[in-house]
Amino acid sequence: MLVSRTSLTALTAAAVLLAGAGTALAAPADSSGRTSRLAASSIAAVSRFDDGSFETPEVKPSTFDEFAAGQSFGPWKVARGTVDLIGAGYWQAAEGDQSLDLNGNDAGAVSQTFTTKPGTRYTVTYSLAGNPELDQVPPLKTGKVLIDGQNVQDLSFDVTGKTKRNMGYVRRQVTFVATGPSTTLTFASTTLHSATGPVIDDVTVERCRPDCCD
Ligand SMILES: [Ca+2]
Ligand SMILES: [Ca+2]
Repeated sequence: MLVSRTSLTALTAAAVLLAGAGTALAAPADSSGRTSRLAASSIAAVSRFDDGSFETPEVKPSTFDEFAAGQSFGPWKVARGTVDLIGAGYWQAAEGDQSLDLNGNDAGAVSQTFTTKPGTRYTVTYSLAGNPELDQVPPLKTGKVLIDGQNVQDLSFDVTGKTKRNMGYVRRQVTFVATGPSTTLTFASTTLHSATGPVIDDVTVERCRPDCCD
């Protein structure tokens, strides 16, 4: 089985496991040995940022799965409350098939911890919408982005006029400077007493080039 370096870097930890741990570990290294290190790091407890598109695990199409505090799905952990992992076709995703409602039956939060280089600036980019289901209030879905538990960005999205087929995703961005060898990124809903919250998808974390960020 041919596993290219490009495809391997895009695999989530779970996807690596699905492909077979033996396959991942047996993947041929290039001359620098980079491939084998990537495979090893992707199954370590703390690794590179992964599955910002919420494609793992695959939810039964046109349904959603609720996860509660303490549970994990793919590389994400539910830090508080409950969240809904939305399956293909339930509503429009920003990227791929699946997305995440930050409110399961009430406000939830998800976190992922990944390796970082202290003193280096990173950019978090994500797509934001809101659960548009009928009779779900309030229309303004609110939440926040946290880095190592500190609020770095408030977010809000008004679902008025939005539908499951026209979610109206917008791109949002926030930067942070890593203070340690690992960093925890959290998306938290502040939409209380509602089963419909902010929806996120297509989260990326990239090291800033010297000329790209403040
Ligand atoms: Ca997705
Ligand atoms: Ca929900």
